Amino acid sequence: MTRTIREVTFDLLRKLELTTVFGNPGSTEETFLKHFPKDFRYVQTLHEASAVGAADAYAQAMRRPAIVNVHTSAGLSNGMSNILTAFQNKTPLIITAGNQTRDMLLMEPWLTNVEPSQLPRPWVKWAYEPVRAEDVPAAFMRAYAMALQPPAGPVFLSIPLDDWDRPASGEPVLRSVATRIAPDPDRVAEFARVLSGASNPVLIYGAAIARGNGWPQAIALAEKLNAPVWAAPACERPPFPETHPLYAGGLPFAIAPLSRKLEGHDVAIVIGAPVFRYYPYVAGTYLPEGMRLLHVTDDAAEAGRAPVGDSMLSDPVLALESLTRLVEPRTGSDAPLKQAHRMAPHPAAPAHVAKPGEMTPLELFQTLRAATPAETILVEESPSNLGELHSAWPIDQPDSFYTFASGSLGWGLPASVGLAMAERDSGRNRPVLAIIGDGSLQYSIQALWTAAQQKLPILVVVPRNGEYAILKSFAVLEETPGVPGLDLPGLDIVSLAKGYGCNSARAETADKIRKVCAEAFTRSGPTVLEVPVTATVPPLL
Ligand SMILES: Cc1ncc(C[n+]2csc(CCOP(=O)(O)OP(=O)(O)O)c2C)c(N)n1
Ligand SMILES: [Mg+2]
Repeated sequence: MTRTIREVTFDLLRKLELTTVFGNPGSTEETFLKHFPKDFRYVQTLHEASAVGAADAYAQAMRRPAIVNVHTSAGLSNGMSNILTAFQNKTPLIITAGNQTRDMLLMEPWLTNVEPSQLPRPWVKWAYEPVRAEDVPAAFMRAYAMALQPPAGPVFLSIPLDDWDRPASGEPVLRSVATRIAPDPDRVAEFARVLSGASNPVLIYGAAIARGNGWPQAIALAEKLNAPVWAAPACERPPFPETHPLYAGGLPFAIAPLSRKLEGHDVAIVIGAPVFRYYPYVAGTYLPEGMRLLHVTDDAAEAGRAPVGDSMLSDPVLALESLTRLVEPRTGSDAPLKQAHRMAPHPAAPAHVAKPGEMTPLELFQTLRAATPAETILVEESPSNLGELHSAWPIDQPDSFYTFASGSLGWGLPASVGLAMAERDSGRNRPVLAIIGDGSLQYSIQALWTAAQQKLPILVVVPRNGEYAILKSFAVLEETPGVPGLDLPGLDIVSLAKGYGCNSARAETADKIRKVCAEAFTRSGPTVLEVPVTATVPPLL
């Protein structure tokens, strides 16, 4: 008996263990979702940004790809901000959408995705609409292979709505791909020679080490070289324990200040991060005078766009293993394993003074750290008080801190949904705490509804400063006084959260925060805690 494209495709997805679909449906997707199989799970979101953000974090935490299904050109367009983020996070996602009936595509009826292979670019590795219905299952297989191979990232498949009930031309071919590429042996030996010959080397580690589960390897190389470790600028996942004696802190994300931090070293090696992720323009030299820079990445485009340095394509963790084998151990009194070298983990927190009824961000974060279990996973999207957060909450366990690689707001809240689902599915069951600015919360706030429907015990803490504080800091740096639209009056976060089905509260004291924390993780549903904090305009760098 001939099977349909739908039956054959769902079978393939089963074999690939892709049985969770994050989505928001439309008429062009209902033919795919028809008779949705019992062994699959549909995670309903109310906006595509939430579908993509939740799927991204779920895929990261489960260390395997996830599927997203959105509504033709309209839903794909809504999801773009978080697709951009998934691309920069290097998360393997298979994003699918329906398209209009093939019979009508030529005349472009309502909601047609007119250029499905163009619309999501440049933030997907591959985008395709099968030429024939029969190609749909193999296109999923290709999408899976494309998404997973280094550098991992999102791909997009557009499927006309009348394809699913068509007869399949055969059984799908199951394939597998490697997810890591090994370093060129000659090149890695040369890198090891340069490191061994350095008088004062420095290591700059990036999020790819965390994605590759490489903390032990990152520690091994640092200890053998006895060299300080910086986290790459705006690193989305910590690559190294922030409490390790060799940890120097997070590098600033501007040219001149970053270069100044590296002064005194003759060789630097960046492993698993771009060279470099900058944001505010502060002109200067990329590196201190005379420094040699080595760069290891599994992303040829990332290697290509580095303005300085010598690169090697490799999985960052495999490179760490090879380098650790090959480098000479460094000891001796001039080596920097001494506390004197150690810097504050991140820029010193500015000394804020709180008014009655509000806290400083630092007090808030210190209270939260003390009131939550040690193994709590922290999600951050609170731009103006990152320095305070990192000093109050050093990360000393792998996979316990997540933020986004892109700077595009609206990722953190749905990501906390994906992370909490992964904690439950994996049986790890660590608590999830998301710290989301009062401005940032609004971009995909409807993720709260999915958290409530999925009964996820997430604690979302909203530092309520009533402003886009970081943009006020930018206005100082860019010398642009008088910019409108930087204040956020009249937002009632407690009511918004209640409206989406969450527990919610406002806390103005450390005691109340402790009480809310004690209850939040025992609930079968999310808690949103609004905390008035001092409105400040912190220095950007
Ligand atoms: C999608 C998107 N829109 C706009 C911005 C610009 N932007 C950067 S930070 C920011 C304000 C964030 O405000 P909030 O979350 O309250 O954090 P605070 O700066 O107050 O700590 C905005 C609007 C952005 N980065 N992404
Ligand atoms: Mg704010």
